[in-house]
Amino acid sequence: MAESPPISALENLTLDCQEDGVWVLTLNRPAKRNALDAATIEELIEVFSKAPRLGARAIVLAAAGDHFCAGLDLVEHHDADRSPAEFMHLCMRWHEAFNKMEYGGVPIIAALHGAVVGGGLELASAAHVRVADQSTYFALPEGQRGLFTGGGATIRVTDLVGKARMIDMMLTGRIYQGQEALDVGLMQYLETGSSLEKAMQLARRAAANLPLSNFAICSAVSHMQNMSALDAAYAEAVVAGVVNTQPDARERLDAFAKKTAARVRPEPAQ
Ligand code: 1HE
Repeated sequence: MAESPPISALENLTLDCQEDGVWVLTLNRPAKRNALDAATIEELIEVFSKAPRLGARAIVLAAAGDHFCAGLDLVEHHDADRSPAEFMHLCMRWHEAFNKMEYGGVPIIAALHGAVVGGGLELASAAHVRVADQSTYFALPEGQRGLFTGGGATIRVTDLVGKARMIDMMLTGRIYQGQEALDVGLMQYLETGSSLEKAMQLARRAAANLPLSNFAICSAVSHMQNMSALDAAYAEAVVAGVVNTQPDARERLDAFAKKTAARVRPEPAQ
């Protein structure tokens, strides 16, 4: 693993790097409902830029308090009275953070609860897997606030729910929760219990994969979405050439050939 400088001190996030390579990164401004101020975005960039080189094998993104994230820090935005150029540059920092998440090659599992709104949904949609609990709800209140999304929702939330639903959410402030949110694709898991517990299980499972496989899954799929079908097929072949011949995979293939590896079968019905 290439050397990477250690992660600088964090104020708005807490980071717990567990021994199995699973990291738990927690948004930690619960008094402000984890609203994303400029400093928090810089901390997200710091962690997600360095995590792949520091050997993180999976990251659970969690949040302290009753809500996952209330989006853009509206009070900071109000007080800063930003110019168009200043806000554009701020959005580019959000994109830097969220692109590091989506394209960084380390699986990120978001453990959601309470409000996942505005920029909070933009943050959650940059994770690879979203797990919700019964308290979780999703909305894009930008329209009501006289704002527009600036942290990638036009791309990532549209990818999740489709253009018509995205526009409806922005125009009408529609809130999705529960089974309906699951059905439209805002998350992949809906828990009756703790979303964090489920996210940890999923992270541990993903962390047991070979890092190079996870790197491909958590960067190549996204990159390929940005390519023409012809180029994506080419890139897929190149990535598979590297990943599918990795020496570390030999042991797993041997185990399959010797019939000691687990088979792919559903759990027996209860
Ligand atoms: C905040 C923020 C915030 C709370 N920026 N400070 N996002 C929104 O439009 C959502 C705005 N927030 C809410 O609707 C509610 O706060 C919640 C439903 C999330 C939670 O309600 P509640 O009753 O638990 O908390 P609260 O009383 O509204 O707020 C508690 C404190 O958090 C209070 O601060 P305090 O110092 O007066 O105690 C609030 O000001 C603070 N707070 N949300 C700043 N968002 C790149 S563009 C992205 C564009 C967007 O994200 S727009 C969507 C903005």
